[in-house]
Amino acid sequence: MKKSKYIWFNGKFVQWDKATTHVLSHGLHYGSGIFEGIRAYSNKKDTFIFRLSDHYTRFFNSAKVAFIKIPYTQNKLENATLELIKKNKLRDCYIRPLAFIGDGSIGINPSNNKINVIIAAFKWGTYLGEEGVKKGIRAKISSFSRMGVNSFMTKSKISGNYINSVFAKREALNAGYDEALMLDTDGYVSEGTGENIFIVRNNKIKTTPITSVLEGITRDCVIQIAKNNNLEVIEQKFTRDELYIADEVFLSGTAAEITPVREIDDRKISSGNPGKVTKIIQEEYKDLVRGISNPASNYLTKI
Ligand code: PPE
Repeated sequence: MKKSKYIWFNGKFVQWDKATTHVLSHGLHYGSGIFEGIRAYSNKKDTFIFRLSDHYTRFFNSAKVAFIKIPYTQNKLENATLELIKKNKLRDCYIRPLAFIGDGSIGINPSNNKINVIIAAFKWGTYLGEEGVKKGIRAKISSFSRMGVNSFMTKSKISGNYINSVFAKREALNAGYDEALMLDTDGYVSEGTGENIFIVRNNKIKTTPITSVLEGITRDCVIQIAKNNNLEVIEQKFTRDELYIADEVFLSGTAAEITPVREIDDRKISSGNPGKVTKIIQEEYKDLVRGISNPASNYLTKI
């Protein structure tokens, strides 16, 4: 991550280093915040934010689920995001909006503590590394289950939910892998710590239904690209051994983009190289987000 000049903080553009908050903020103690991850991409001519409104719609839905009342309209936050990128003179960047419950009273009940909203935008390379995107990553099934749907609510990007991902990610990295894959509480494959998961078998694509996972916006793009290429997409639960015998496995996410998985639990996936379908999806996703295949796409907001 590379520092930018400004962060939008409760309606104002403040210097990056001055965007601080009180140590008794409710969000810091109890994880009572919600966030988004968005990317902007450029081609030779223009810079576009990818699926800006879809991300802010999910932001407001997350807030609704988490009982956090955002004191701004969606339109205001979308415009602030555009302005922030301009002011920071950014082109390709990652955008992180966050709303969190501030200080006031202490204890689980947030009372009337203020809701703070920030938007940060900064340069951030692909999540699992350039090499990972090109050659594929090594993953491990986590010893941690993905949080149960009636303990944590997976349609919402609630800050506190992510401690489950933090545990799994650190365990995988400590064991020498690049990423953790998580099973749901029934033992079926769920998702990565910050990505949805896909497998390809006999030219059919399979992904987890959205019951136990985040409704990924990249996941939705993958499904559309696959269908445009006449590939069948099945949304169905599957087990860890189906991962091992898949022809291809890949992850999708705003931060991770499309990242192939070349090995899981020390079992090579096929030849151990990114597969044909993964490469098609990767290429078409790249051209879609940069406005190369369709600069007039309504997924793109020009800066
Ligand atoms: N599952 C989880 C748990 C998740 O956090 C993400 C996004 C996805 C799936 C994919 O969703 P989408 O980005 O809409 O395709 N993870 C974000 C945050 C990662 C982080 O480390 O922070 C992201 O990719 O921006």
